[in-house]
Amino acid sequence: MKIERYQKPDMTFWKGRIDHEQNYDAFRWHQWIKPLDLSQTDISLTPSKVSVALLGFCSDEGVKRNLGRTGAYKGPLSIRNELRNLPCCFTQALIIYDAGNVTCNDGDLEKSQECLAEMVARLIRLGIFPILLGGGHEMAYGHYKGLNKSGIYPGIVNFDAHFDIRPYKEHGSSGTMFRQIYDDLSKRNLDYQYFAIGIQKRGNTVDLFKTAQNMGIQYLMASDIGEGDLTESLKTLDAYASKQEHLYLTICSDVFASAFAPGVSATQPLGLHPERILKYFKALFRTGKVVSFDIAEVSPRFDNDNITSNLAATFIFAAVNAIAKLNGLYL
Ligand SMILES: [Mn+2]
Repeated sequence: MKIERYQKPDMTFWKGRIDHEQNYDAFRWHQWIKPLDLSQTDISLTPSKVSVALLGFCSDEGVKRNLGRTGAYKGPLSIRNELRNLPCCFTQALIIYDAGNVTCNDGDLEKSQECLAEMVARLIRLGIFPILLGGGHEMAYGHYKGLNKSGIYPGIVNFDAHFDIRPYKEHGSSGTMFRQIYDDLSKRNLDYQYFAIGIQKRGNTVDLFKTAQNMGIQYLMASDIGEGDLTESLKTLDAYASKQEHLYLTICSDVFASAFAPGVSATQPLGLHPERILKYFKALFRTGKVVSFDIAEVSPRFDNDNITSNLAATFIFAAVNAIAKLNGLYL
């Protein structure tokens, strides 16, 4: 059943500009990326020092349930499109895989989140760093569960205008994931660590701020870090990171100002500048504790000249280069 929601990678998609057929220094991602079919029981990997895999979550069922503007299910395709011609800035000891997609065509988000969790767990077991492309931010719940399945309970860092800790009854949405994770961990008496960056006053009710406080959530308001020196906020984040054994990074594209990210469900006129977010993002990777990363809510339907997909691709580029740097594989 689970595997029905999994789509193996379509490698015919990975084509583009070719400067040279053999000279690796002239290579772009589409020339280097390799397929990884996670539905296979017997997977043989290309020998490498480090490997990362792209896995799409083609769903916006959570956005629909959250009464948001749907369209993000097409995000993974659009982000891949922007990744194709990026230069390979790492040695050949780093392999990038396309591990396909998890879909949700029948409204059964819970099954798709389960399937995503299984695929994430398979990646971790294979020693591959997961990079998930969304898709609605409901992806984060399946992603976290997948890490748990592999015995990892990382501290969460969420770049987002929203806390996404809304109350829910039976079913979650794209506004409830970090409450669902909290509930799951609480039931098992496990520690919950959640740091949110870029929170908007206009995007969360007063009650949600109180809930965040009761849940022990740490956060930085977009209005406090939108300009000026970042030293203090970087210190706060570093103090959080130093308490964690592992970190899971998740970006909701509505953390960015709508000028940079028009292609989202909930645009943010006073969102953050990507350059500032990148500083936090890179600092977190430098800790060496980041085990997994996703970027969500890219919605081609509302995008303008693919700039939101391009921005998502830029953060994925930064993530892969940061991983290369950590392992001495950066060119
Ligand atoms: Mn959000």
